[in-house]
Amino acid sequence: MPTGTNGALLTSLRQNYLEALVSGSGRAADTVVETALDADLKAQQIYLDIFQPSAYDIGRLWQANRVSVAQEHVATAIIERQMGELYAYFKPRRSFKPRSSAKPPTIVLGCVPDEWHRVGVRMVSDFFEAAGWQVHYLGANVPVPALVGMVRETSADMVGLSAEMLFNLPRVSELVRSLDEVGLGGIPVIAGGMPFIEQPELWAALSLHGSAGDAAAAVATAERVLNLHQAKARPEPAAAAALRSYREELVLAATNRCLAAGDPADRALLQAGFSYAVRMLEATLNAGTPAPLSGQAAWATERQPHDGVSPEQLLSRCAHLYVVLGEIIPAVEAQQAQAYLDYLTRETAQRAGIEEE
Ligand code: B12
Repeated sequence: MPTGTNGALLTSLRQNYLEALVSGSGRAADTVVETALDADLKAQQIYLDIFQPSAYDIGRLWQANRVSVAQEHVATAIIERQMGELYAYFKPRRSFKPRSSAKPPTIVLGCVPDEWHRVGVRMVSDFFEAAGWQVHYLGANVPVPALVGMVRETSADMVGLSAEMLFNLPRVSELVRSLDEVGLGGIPVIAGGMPFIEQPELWAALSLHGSAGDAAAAVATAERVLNLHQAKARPEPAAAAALRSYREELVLAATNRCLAAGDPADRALLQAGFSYAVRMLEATLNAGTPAPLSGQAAWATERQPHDGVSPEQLLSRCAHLYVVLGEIIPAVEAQQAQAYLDYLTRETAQRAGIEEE
């Protein structure tokens, strides 16, 4: 059950939505979506907190023989139509670029052969688009040669496979083998669907690069995987050195910006925080991968509220640091440090459940 500020609203929207699906009323389902949008719920939240759990409920009702196959089909058709209508809300909000590339990354997404559950991977596709990826969404039951061909033609940076039915897991492995056989084995493959929700470590057993339980987590996983994949052996010693030599100026300028913007923390605390952040950035630039910043973001989002710092304040401080990096250190090094800071900011936002603007 949802909790928090939107909890009561979500619970009632979800109830009304399920009733609309069970009774097969697309109009009643539209009313729920309109109410949600009027209440400023984001399309992403409508997908994950209304559509997805309602689809699961429909599945349980069908399993218990309380809705028919026909009712389940109507319900799915309503969800898919509404996803099409909400697609406009998934315009790219930001453009994620992996560290070693100037262009946004490309992902090929589809269901393995004989897998007909396509709603989940379509959601995943919309989330990737919103995150600035180039997306090739192939839908249900994709033949192996078609998927492999698309991966090659688009020079994809990643492949995302959906397998809802346990019996389709061998098809995941088959696809991985086929990519290998044609020399595309270096491309990371992530996967999702019910077996991967029930067994979060399954991806490793199948020699994949990651998995995720929902569309938001799918993007986070993919970006982590891609950064790790491409970050191998790319230390940025000049950027690390710049952070070290300009640390004091950066800390002072970022602290001043925060105080001027009304941050309630005192100067010493802000300085200590910025010094910590700049040193983390320096260390990871030196190592050549931002990946360890994920752990730092996880630590900070759990720890900092106990020290009176909200996730919103953390993000606003990241934004101030971003600006002063651009003002104080040389341009090329600043961009590299800002890319790492972007990574830290995204990880922090995702872990705190805050959507970046
Ligand atoms: C709709 C539906 C169908 C439709 C699908 C139509 C369509 N256009 O997609 C149809 C009629 C085709 C269908 C068929 C079958 N279904 Co069905 N179906 C469902 C139902 C009710 C909803 C699926 C759905 O839309 N989920 C909502 C989406 C949003 O959730 P999701 O898929 O989990 O996706 C999220 C994550 O998993 C993740 N994710 C998904 N893909 C990916 C990919 C990547 C790369 C990543 C990182 C993440 C990721 O992110 C997604 C979005 O947040 C489910 C119930 C359920 N629990 O899911 C049953 C369900 C999955 N079906 C079931 C069954 C049994 C079948 C059939 C065997 C029935 C039959 N006798 O023929 C067939 C199998 C067909 C096949 N070979 O694929 C069972 C499976 C039971 C089990 N233990 O395995 C379920 C659970 C129903 C139940 N409770 O009994 N089904």
